[in-house]
Amino acid sequence: MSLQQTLAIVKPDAVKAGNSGNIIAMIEAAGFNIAAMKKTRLTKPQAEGFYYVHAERPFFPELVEFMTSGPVVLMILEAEGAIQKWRDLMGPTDATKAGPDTVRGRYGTSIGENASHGSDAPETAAFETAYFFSCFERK
Ligand code: DAT
Ligand code: MG
Repeated sequence: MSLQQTLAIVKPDAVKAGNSGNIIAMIEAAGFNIAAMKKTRLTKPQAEGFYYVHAERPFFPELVEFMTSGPVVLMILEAEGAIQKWRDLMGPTDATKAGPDTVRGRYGTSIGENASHGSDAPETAAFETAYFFSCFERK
């Protein structure tokens, strides 16, 4: 394993419910370095571009609608094996199947409203971190 960066998003459901601080605390307790962080509200084109791989899926309009429904917290997380480590801490996509010690288990409510996002591979992590952060914003 080597030091990796991955993109994390606290999604609108979790921000709205006041759980962004709890999720950041879980991230820090797990030993990630938060290399960059900002709170923003995604525009429709930003959300569509971010999820372009899902553009043909039936749930795409619902996904874009949800991701633009309120503010999000964007972070670059850094750790040894950060991509898998963050996916493990988030739990599975369907929050109703996620364990009680995971972000999605604690703060998500369904497959669509699942509290958080994480990159799934080195290539997507590179695309996703660069999508939201410039090289000057990474510490
Ligand atoms: P993940 O976010 O775990 O990487 P994904 O990349 O397959 O999952 O899908 C991206 C997001 O799209 C997911 O977090 C929630 C939404 N989504 C996925 N499958 C869905 C479905 N069957 N119905 C509704 N929303 C879905
Ligand atoms: Mg994914």
